[in-house]
Amino acid sequence: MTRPYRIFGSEMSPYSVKVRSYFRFKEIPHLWVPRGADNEDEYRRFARLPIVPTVATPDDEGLQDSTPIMERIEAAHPQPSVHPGDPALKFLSELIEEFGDEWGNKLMFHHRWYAQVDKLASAQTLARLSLPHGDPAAVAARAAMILERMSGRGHFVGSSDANAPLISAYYFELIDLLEAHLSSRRYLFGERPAFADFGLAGQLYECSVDPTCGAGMRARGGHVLDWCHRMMEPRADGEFEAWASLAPTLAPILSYVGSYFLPWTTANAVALEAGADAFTVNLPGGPYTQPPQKYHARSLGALKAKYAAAASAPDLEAIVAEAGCLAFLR
Ligand SMILES: N[C@@H](CCC(=O)N[C@@H](CS)C(=O)NCC(=O)O)C(=O)O
Repeated sequence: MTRPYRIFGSEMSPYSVKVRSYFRFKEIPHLWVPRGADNEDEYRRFARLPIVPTVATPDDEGLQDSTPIMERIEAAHPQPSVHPGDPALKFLSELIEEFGDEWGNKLMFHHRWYAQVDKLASAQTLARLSLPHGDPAAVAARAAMILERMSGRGHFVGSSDANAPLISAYYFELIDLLEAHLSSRRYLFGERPAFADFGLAGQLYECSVDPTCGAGMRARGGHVLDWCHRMMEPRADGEFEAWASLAPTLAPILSYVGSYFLPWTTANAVALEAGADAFTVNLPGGPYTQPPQKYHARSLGALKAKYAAAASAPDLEAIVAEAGCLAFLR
């Protein structure tokens, strides 16, 4: 019998729960290995970088980075597919997946480590996950250590007093758009999960468990919350929809991507190239300033390559142009 894949991950890691949801949907035998002291040596054999998720294949190859992990597994196990058959929709789903990973993460990470109530809850949860059998004093000491380590880390994703009201407004605008879209369908592209669902739901699931974002989601995004939970055990309950029926509520989400994420990631790439310490981008709501983030420039390059490959798909150029995305994709 083939050995299962092993996913070294954490319940508090959006990219880890994303990959786990994907393996569950594909019904690929896997073990979820909560990363901790008792598996450190095994984890290190597979992890080139000290991050989760790290996946060990049945052949003992180590895989990292959630998007390439899903692409690699999808090539080996194409059914049930997470890609709509329509190539335009397939690209839009890949665009939203990338948006979830990069922009969704900013919304989640800022709120998780900004307000006192969120920081304390998150440090406590992480401490309990890392010391599942720890006594209260050991858990409290670990929580204090995590709090200390994480304070200041938000800076890397643009968390600051100046940006706090902007980022909260970005979050609630997104929740409202998703609420409208998900109130009449189970997944972003219809009755089965697409690539997009995995990227975005990983981040929003983490939002849902945090005090501030979770309360906001309960208050005004009940269908979004249901979808986050559904995405923990996603299934094919039907087919992907066509653009015509998705458009009324999906086009506004694409316009959001074109108004916030794409200008931001493009300005980030320009700033990195120029070696700048910080960059400012004019987004709806006002100028937004943060230090450049390295990883995003690489994934923007990968997204543009996907667009170049899909650009001739019927309707795609018109859809991305209408959403204000086109100029950033080529
Ligand atoms: N681009 C990577 C990001 C993975 C990542 O950033 N993982 C975080 C947790 S969500 C991590 O392991 N950070 C290092 C740490 O927590 O020490 C992916 O898509 O998998």
